[in-house]
This record gives sequence, C-alpha cells and structure tokens, in this order.
Amino acid sequence: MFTNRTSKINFSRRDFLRTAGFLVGTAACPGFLKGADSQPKRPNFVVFMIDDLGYGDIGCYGGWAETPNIDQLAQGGIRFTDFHSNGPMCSPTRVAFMTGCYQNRFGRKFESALGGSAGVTENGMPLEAETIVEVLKNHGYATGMFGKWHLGYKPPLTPANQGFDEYRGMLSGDGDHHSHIDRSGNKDWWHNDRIEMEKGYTATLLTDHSVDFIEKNKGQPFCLYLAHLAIHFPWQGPDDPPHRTEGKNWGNDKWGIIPDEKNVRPHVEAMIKSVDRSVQCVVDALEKNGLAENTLVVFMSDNGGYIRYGRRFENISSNGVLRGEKGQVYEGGHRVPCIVYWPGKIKANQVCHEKVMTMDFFPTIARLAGAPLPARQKIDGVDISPLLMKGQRINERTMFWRKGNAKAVRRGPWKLVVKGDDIELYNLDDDLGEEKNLATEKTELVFKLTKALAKWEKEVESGFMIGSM
Ligand SMILES: [Ca+2]
Repeated sequence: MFTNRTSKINFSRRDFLRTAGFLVGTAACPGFLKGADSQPKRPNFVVFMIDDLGYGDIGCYGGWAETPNIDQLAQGGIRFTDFHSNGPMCSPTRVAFMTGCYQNRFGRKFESALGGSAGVTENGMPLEAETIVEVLKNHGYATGMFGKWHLGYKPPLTPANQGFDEYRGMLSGDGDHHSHIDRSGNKDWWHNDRIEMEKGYTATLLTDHSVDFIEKNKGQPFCLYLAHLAIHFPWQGPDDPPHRTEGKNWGNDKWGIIPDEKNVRPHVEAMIKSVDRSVQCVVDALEKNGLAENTLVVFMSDNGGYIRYGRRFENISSNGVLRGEKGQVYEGGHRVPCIVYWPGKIKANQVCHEKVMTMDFFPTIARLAGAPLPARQKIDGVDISPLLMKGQRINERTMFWRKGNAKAVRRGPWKLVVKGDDIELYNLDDDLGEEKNLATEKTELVFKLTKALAKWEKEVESGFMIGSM
C-alpha cells in the first residue's frame, strides 16, 4: 500500500493551517472502528523517534520536503496537530518516553542534552528507572532498539540494561552518519554493550537491523524502537562525504561538510528522504509478514527543528508558522509531528487536535499490551488508548516544560512562557505563532498559571520513585 506518490504542497500560511488541521474544527478525533476487539492478542509496537524533525518539515504537515511514505502513514491513521515533545532537546524527551514521567524528576541535567562522550561519561538514566521496554519485556515481549540512545554513554547505562534484548546504534547525542565517530572523536557504534563498528549510512543500517528484527520476531509479540539520528547534525545525506575521524575532538566542527552554510537544506532533505524510506521499509516488512493489523506504529520527533544554528548555518529545518526552534520553550521547540497508525484498529484519515505529550505513550503502550504499570514509579503521562481506539477526548490537564530558566505552561489554549523574570502569555487558538503577549491584560490567569508552575516544580523535585523525597 505504500507508494512512491509524491504530494508536494505549496506553502502558504492558510495552506499550512488547513493541511496541519487547524481549519477543520476543534473536535476530538472523529471516530473509531466498530468491533475493535476488547481482548485482542498482544499487539506489537513500532516506535519511530526522529531527531530534530520540525513541525513544518514533512509533507503531511504542510512542510517543504516530499515524504510520500510518511504522508501515507498519516492517511492510514491519526495525525496529531497539538502533540508535544516532553522537552525541546533530545535527552529530556527520550527519558520521558522511556519512563512515562516528566524528565525533570531525574534532575536538572535531564533538562538539556545529556553531556558526555561515548564509552567515557558516567551520566545516564538511572538503572532503577523502570522503562516501558522493561514493562513489555516482563510481559513476554521481544524488545529491540536500533538508533540513538543519548541516555547514557557506557555500560551499564545502556539500552541492554534498560530492557532491550538487542541493540545497535550510537549511545551519544550524535555520531557521523558514515564513520560513526562521536563529536569527541570516539567510536560510537554499539552492539549491545560492545563497540562493534559497521560500514554504512546510519539510517540505512538502523532500518536494515529493524527489518531483520521484525523477521526474527514475527512469531511473538515485539517492541521495536527505531530512534533515527536523522535529521540531527552532522547534516549528511547518504551521498554526502564522511567527516569525522577517530581521535580528534570535533566539538568545534561537528556539523559535517556544508559547502553552502547559508543553505543546509539539501543535506537535510536527503536525511528526511532516508527517514521516509525507512518508514516504507518497516511498514512493508510488517505487511509482508502479515503483522500490520496487529502492530501499533508511532512516528514522532524528539524536539522541534533548528531553523538556523548560531550565526553560521541557515535554512535548516522548518517549524512552519510556529515561533522558535530546538532548545526553546516556544511552540517551535516542542510542538512536533506525531502520527499513530494501526490499520484495522485505528480509523484512517484522522486529524486530531487533542493535546498529547511524549510521556503519554508509556501508559498507552502498557495498557494496549495488557501489562501492569510500574508499582514504584510516578507516571505523569496519561493513557491515550481511549482516544486512539474510540475517539474519546482526553481530560483537560495542564502541561509543563522546563529547561533551565526557560519554562512553559499550557492549559487549554493558554500558553505561559517564563524566561527568567520575563513572563509572556499567549492564546494559541488565536495566535499560534506566539506573537501577541497578553500577560499584562490577563493578570489573574498569569497568576494562576504561575502558581501551577510553582506547584509542579516542587512536585518534580520529589523525584521519580513513589515514596522518595
Ligand atoms: Ca533531538
């Protein structure tokens, strides 16, 4: 069913809004399939985590790149317009997905990219954390991860010790897409807990391993976490040259070879195409093996795109009409693409405006698998399976982001942005681009949201374990 049909969309603001679903009403997901089995056999899970993919990068979000296979995934399932990565950077979102709670519960170092170098640094997600993958493994699932971890740099802080039977990929935040050397000049391509270098382009290797994993485990329930490094720098497509070599610190030259620094986009485009092909290969493998109708596929980004990088690189990603970019708590930093696909179980062609966050997939996946939640871990995410399967709306809740002194609160259409002593308030229903600061007009609301933020900050200080302080 996946074709090479292209859907280039001209990009006006109105087209963007229509394509992104903002002009089709405010209802929850419109429907669900009748007769969804209340006691299905345990479904498989395939989770694509794309790195730094912006809200305006891909076709089905009205973006600039041609992504026929991702678009087809969206047409066959639900495309979320108000989905948010837990953080505006890689590690925060990843730890939230793995644990189902706000990353801030793990301390300040999980509010930004976790610092370190492959095989060297002791930073990482604590082993006491119970991951969604451990939940599934304890429930009889085969578990595989292929891709970027960024939650620990050396054993034992690795995927192999957080529930994954099989792991290939990079532990650090970025490796050269061809040479697999991290920015400190270390080899960073692992097979479980050992360095095991492979030749090939990162997205291709990760996809090939994922397809092999599906083939090997087609006879049992499985969970596949395909965490692409694309479209994170170094900005290298399959046909761009390798850049980093071993033994040199690439910290000041980590972006790849970019002949025209004012136009990074051709390299990014090649990376997006590699992700689009990966979606095609994985869905084809599911279909070929008769697994598509028993597999929930999630496609999401870990944070917004870079529009520019410092004063040097320009025309990288697009976040559409959203303000800001990766690293910021404006919408461009954390409102990202998310698609959920499950043919036969989730109705096709849905555009959903409910507010969802990365950490919601923890309780959702556990619920769909019929697996119990961890007894001793605080789960902040909410189970969205009634939304996915039955179109039920999610109870109104307040959502929070914090990266150092930059903080944000979302309640209904309202978005409070706090940067040090500066306070801004936006109504996203009228002002998605966060241009009109209403803080001085809505002082009572600012007071309420500021109070909610303070309460939340106190709560996350209590850590991730129930009973801990
Ligand atoms: Ca990222």
